[in-house]
Amino acid sequence: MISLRRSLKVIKIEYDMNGGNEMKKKMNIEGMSCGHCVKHVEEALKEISGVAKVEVSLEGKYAIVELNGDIEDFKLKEAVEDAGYDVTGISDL
Ligand SMILES: [Cu+2]
Repeated sequence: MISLRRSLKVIKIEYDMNGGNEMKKKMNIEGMSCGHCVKHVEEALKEISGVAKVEVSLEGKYAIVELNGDIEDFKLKEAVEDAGYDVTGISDL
């Protein structure tokens, strides 16, 4: 476990040093109950310009969002909330 954590940290640091403007965020989302909810959230996020990729986990209650540019958290939050779900947190990955 510890070594896995360490290697993840190394990967993250290398990623940061690449200096690209690509980044990933994890959004914690409440209120998704089925595959349709997953699709709604996915589509809401993909509509935002600058969002390159979206992965939504129903069981994990989160979305992983890959960004091409700098998108403010509130825009991501707004899109998901407008679709009818609650965003309880956003963190950089
Ligand atoms: Cu649903």
